[in-house]
Amino acid sequence: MLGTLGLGALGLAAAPTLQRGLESFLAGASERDPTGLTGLLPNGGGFRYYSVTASVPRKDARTYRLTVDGLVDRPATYTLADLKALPQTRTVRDVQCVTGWRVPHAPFEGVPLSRLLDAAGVRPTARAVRFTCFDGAYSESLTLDQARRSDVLVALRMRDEDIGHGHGGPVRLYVAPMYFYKSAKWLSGITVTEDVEPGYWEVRGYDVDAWVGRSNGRDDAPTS
Ligand SMILES: Nc1nc2c(c(=O)[nH]1)N[C@H]1C(S)=C(S)[C@@H](COP(=O)(O)O)O[C@H]1N2
Ligand SMILES: [Mo]
Repeated sequence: MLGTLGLGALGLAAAPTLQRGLESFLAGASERDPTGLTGLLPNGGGFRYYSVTASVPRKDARTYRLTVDGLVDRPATYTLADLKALPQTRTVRDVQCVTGWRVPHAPFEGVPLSRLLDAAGVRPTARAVRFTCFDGAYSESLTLDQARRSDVLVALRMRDEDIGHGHGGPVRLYVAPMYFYKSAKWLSGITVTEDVEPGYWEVRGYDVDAWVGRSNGRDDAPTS
């Protein structure tokens, strides 16, 4: 993550015109950069594109699947249409990356994770949920209590648009009260487990309990 931090500082130093040129260049390059270089890219609305892998396969309504398994009575597989057919919740909160950038009042919409957990029938021995991604590398986890919060979404929309490939579409996790690294992009698996397994950045030093303003020793809490 040191590399990303360094490049983030570079991004702040770069002139806006230069950044616009870089933006079109990096938009194409974003999937080829495993180093965090794309963290330099401020795209529309203040978001930056992050991926820990050099490339990510594209999934659409025909090919996308989300599996729910592990310590559940009724494992399930959802298509994009299945997820769209469920009641959607909308949140408007500040997005905060642990490296310092923030996007105020960012709308996200999707299916509350708790709904999918309830549908699956979580077994009494379960205490945590693990998330896997079709980039083949990233992972995240939450305690079951965190996962059941009403502001944790299996998100289909971001900024009032379907989530595009660069932002983890067609489906990403959105964990509103935590640093954005919790919001796993390209979500493909939800596995109910006995214990929390630290995720990709967490085995590399970030806090597993990633409450904004109360973890990682960095930022103040957002105002909303
Ligand atoms: N699969 C996957 N999810 C991920 C990441 C990633 O590299 N791969 N980066 C995380 C981090 S550190 C941040 S800040 C956000 C960035 O989301 P964005 O690219 O939509 O801005 O995604 C999070 N989820
Ligand atoms: Mo991040």
